[in-house]
Amino acid sequence: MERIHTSDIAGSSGSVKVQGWLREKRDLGSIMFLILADRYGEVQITVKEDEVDGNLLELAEELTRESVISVVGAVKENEQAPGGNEIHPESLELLSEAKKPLPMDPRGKQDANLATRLDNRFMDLRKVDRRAIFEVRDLACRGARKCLEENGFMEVHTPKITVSGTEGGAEVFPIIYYEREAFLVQSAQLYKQLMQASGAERVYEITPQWRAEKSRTPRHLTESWSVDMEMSFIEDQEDVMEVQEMVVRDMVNMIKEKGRKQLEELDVGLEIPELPLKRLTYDEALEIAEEEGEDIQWGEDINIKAMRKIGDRLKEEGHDFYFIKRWPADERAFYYRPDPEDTKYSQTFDLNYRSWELSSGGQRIHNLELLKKRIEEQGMDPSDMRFYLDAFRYGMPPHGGFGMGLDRFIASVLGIENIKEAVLFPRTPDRLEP
Ligand code: AMO
Repeated sequence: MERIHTSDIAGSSGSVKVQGWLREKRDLGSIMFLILADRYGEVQITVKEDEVDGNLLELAEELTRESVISVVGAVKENEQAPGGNEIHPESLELLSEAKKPLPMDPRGKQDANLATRLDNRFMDLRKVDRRAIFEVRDLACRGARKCLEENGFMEVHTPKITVSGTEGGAEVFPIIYYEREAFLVQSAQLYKQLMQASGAERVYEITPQWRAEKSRTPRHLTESWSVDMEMSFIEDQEDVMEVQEMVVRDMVNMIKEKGRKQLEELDVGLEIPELPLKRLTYDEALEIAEEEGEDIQWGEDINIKAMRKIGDRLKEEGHDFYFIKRWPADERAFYYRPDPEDTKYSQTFDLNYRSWELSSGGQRIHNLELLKKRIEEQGMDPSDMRFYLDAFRYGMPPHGGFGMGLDRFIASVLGIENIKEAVLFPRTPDRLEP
């Protein structure tokens, strides 16, 4: 007999076969209720002493919670049963027994702290609203892919082992690569730029990236995922921002369209952002911070405390998503283009959701001499990057792009405070397992 899911029980008649985890068991003597859970929901299996044979009854009595079972039985309407139907079993099979005690309660009725939940993530994810986060994440990726494909971008896969860092010298993970030292990439940055010298013009990648973050914060991972894109023949960073805002709009759109059930489970109301998104300059952001009592020196990054206040102000004005553009050139990585009109500033932007920085991007330097100078000014050695610099010798178009943190996107739009909850198996300075 073919297995059906619990979501298909309403509307079926006669005998059906369901398989899943024994989520709950209530034994009232002459009648026993087994709650079977599968991917899509739950169904009550009602075992009546006078309806089943001795073997089935004995097996049902011995079943431990969270064991995997297979049940064949007749569907009967019962208003009191969850979902309005129940199954009266004709046969019951134990497919995999769960040991006692369980490492945590997958129903979430007994609170487990985040560390215990992550240690036992396979079981933590049996709870529907935990799994919903990853169903939303899947939809967010589909929304981003759809938008980028519709706008002429090609999906690429670039190396994850490399010879140099890009986003800050010390925050790299060295690995042993035969006889030489190599690193896990901090970003797809250099390779998506190399692709601009290939003639592909528009590329994107949804990719892991690694940073040996020293600080432990609820917003940083050592292994994070990024939606990275790069495009050629731009006028300036505004061309990149226009794609960036379409991508987030379409990510939210896909989540709203296909993830209604998940958003309900997570109790999250999401608004599709109206374009164009609000654009602030770095200087304007500093002014808001100052009005709110946060003093940031010109040239510094905007700290989290100030970012919360800026985010609150923009929220009051009706903006969840907003850009901060025109950052000080020396605050940004070497590859961003200083503004030719005023080289103190760079042609860069961040996209934020309330106080969360989601994405960074901008126009790149495509002039080899300027690029070498910027690499040196930031204390790096251009000879370590020969493979990258070579691409600027033989015809590199003006180009730009962004890298958007997927984990941060999910955490922020779902109102999750700790980014670890938005990742299946998070990697942090303290966590390398499971
Ligand atoms: P940046 O360093 O700002 O820019 O990173 C881009 C985005 O990636 C996410 N992110 C992280 N998320 C979680 N934990 C981390 N440790 C972490 N580090 C980064 C953030 C961030 O906004 N190459 C440029 C992008 C570009 O210009 O194309 C870059 O990597 O959401």
